[in-house]
Amino acid sequence: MKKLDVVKRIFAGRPFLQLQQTKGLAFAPTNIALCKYWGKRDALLNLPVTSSLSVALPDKGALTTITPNDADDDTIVLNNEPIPADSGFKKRTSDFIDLFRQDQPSLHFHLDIKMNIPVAAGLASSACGFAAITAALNDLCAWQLTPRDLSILARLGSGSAARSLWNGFVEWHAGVSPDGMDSYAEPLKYHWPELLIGLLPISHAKKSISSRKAMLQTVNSSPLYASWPRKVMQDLIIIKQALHGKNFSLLGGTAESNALSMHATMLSSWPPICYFYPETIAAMQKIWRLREDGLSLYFTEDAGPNLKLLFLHKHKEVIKEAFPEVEIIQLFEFAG
Ligand code: 2P0
Repeated sequence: MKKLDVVKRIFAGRPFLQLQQTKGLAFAPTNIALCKYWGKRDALLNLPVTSSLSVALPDKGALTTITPNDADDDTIVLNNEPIPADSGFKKRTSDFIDLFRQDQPSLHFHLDIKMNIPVAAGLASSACGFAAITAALNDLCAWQLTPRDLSILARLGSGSAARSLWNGFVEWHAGVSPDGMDSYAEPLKYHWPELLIGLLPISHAKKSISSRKAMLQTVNSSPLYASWPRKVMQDLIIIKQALHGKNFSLLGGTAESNALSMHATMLSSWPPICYFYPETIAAMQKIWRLREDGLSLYFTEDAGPNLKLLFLHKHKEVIKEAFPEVEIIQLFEFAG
């Protein structure tokens, strides 16, 4: 099944791009997976092998304005810098918009994207990027699609974008259907105001290998990958139990173990994939030492060298002292 068939199925005969206002505007938060998405069962439709679970960083993400332009191509400005027409970023974006442009091929857009996270450095810039474009098109054309359908459309741009349409905890169901109509994300009702995430910068350089390529290489070559779906299935159950019972050490320990298991599948790929920098390992060892000394602190790591610290509000000052460079993100409104 092709991406366009999915779009046609969702719109069920209605026009894709009937503009209802002069511009579309949307913000989408980036998300950090506590139980990771790593590997696809369908690379074309971004259908995952496993379900995954994330939490949004409410003020970090992409604010996207989309307006029709009079040019014969899309134009993009990212953080006030024009994006070259021949760049991979421009091609991926235009390819995504092409899905909706089928009946109006001459309609092009100007996209003004403001991202307050580093691009392509393991902070899910493609997740919030494609979610914001989807939501901005929804605003421009008043599609009135269900959140589930919007999640499916965002997934066609980037898998993790399916999870970037909400704040709070979100689960992306892997689904089993070949057309992916059952592979969408939805918000979970858990609310945990005391839970914080700390962004620990190690490097904001562009990643050495894209997650897309790295996932494929892992699925195709890692002897450990066969055990990954079982690990995710168990971790998802435990993480939901931990969220339900507000059991922080259970949540932190499971999220950290899930991230390290994902990196183990990458390290065992051939050619090997390693997103760790020496400073990443040094920071992990510091976290483990602090934990041995009694501090309830855990981490997760995505497809990049930076760590995301997981801790509770009551330990905020200790964490700031131990990691002066950390940026602390409030995930929920905190009254205390
Ligand atoms: C995640 N990552 O669950 C995992 C953990 C990175 C590590 O989703 O090919 O940019 O666009 O579907 O979504 C990054 O992968 O990949 C990602 P595509 P995507 O957050």
